[in-house]
Amino acid sequence: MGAGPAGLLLSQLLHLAGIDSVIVENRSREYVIERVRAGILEQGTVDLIREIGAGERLMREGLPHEGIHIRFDGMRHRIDLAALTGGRHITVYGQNELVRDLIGVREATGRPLFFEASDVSVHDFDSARPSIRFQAEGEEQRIACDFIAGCDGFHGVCRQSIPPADLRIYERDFPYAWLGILAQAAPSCDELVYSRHERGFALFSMRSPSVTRLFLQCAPDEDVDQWPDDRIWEELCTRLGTTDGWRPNRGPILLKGVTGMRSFVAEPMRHGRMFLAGDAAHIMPPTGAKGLNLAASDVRNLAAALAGYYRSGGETLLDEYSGKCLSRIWKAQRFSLWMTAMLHNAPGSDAYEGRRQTAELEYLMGSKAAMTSLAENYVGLPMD
Ligand code: RFL
Ligand code: PHB
Repeated sequence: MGAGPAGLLLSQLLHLAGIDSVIVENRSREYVIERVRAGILEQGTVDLIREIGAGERLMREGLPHEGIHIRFDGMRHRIDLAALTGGRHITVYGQNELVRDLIGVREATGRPLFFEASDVSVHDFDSARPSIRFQAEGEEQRIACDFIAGCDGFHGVCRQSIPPADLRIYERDFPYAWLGILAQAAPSCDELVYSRHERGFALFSMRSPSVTRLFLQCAPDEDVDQWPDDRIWEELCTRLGTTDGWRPNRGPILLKGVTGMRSFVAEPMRHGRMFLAGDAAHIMPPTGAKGLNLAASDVRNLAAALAGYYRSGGETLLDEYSGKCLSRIWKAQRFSLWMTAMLHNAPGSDAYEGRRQTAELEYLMGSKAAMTSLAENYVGLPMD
């Protein structure tokens, strides 16, 4: 269920293991391909994409980054990710580009992928013969299957179809959100800049040598209409600019939007013969750039467990799926929350909190141990 990164990666892994699948997606092909979201791939995610034969354009157009900058007190401080992690790095590549590539790979297999499915529902997943029902291509469709993979995102039907008493939910809301833009402007720094500023967090990122992606901390209910282009650029330059005169290049704004922030984990990630993967089971603030990468590590485990089942009939790996994923997910939750708390200005927070954040940042930049901890989490903890 779902043609986001989790569903598409899983279906290709299954295809390579000789396992049939049907993908059911409720949005249109164009919508899924054009939806602008994440942009940072961990090295393990890039390796997985290459292993399944979907990495050709990623290797050509993705931007490898060996470091990031943290800006505070008017200065940029570089963290050398590669030097601190034995040469590991991240790759900047738009999630929508990855989804475009994965849809191409799926379509080349000739296996089914339904877009614009409506009235989607899942049934009998606590029995040996689950099924999925939906409307698509003008007909009522019904698929009988061995397993359902709930890769349908945070608002999907799979998690919501599990009896609430059988799920434990852990969640936390944040009193801020991100106003994000995509701009036709050459990045003025070749690495990301995460900024703590008394007016709020800001982030400088990019998509290509001619497109910059930028974010500003804002209110959860911020009205984008109150943000004409000039106001956005003024605020970005104030929060990101440094005393050496560096600031982002301006250019036409191609897209504006507000992204809410929440931490959420549903346990276990399995109910009978339905398995949850990616945002369907967990989300976190984007400050750690982890969501898409966790979707990849979840489905890597799920594909291995399903392949093991079809090879031997054994269910050990299926039984271990949820626990194995959750161990990595909770470490990413911890990291994302830590990055978020270090860099954002909670409304109403006191002077003590401001001084604590400064001390945290000064300690980080002054300690190789602290920088190594950030670096090994940012490039991605081992998938196994
Ligand atoms: P998705 O991508 O939401 O895909 C789920 C798919 O399921 C479809 N769907 C249904 N299909 C059938 N029936 C239904 N009833 C359905 N309901 C929904 C949806 O249309 C969709 O196509 O989940 P998936 O595959 O788990 O992938 C997760 C990632 O999309 C998400 O974690 C990341 O985008 C989060 N994220 C980031 N992650 C990173 O690793 N690095 C980043 O730099 C990063 N930055 C971000 C982010 C998310 C952001 N936003 C917009 C929330 C930056 C932002 C601003
Ligand atoms: C992005 O480029 O979209 C991006 C980069 C880093 C983040 C979140 C989003 O932490």
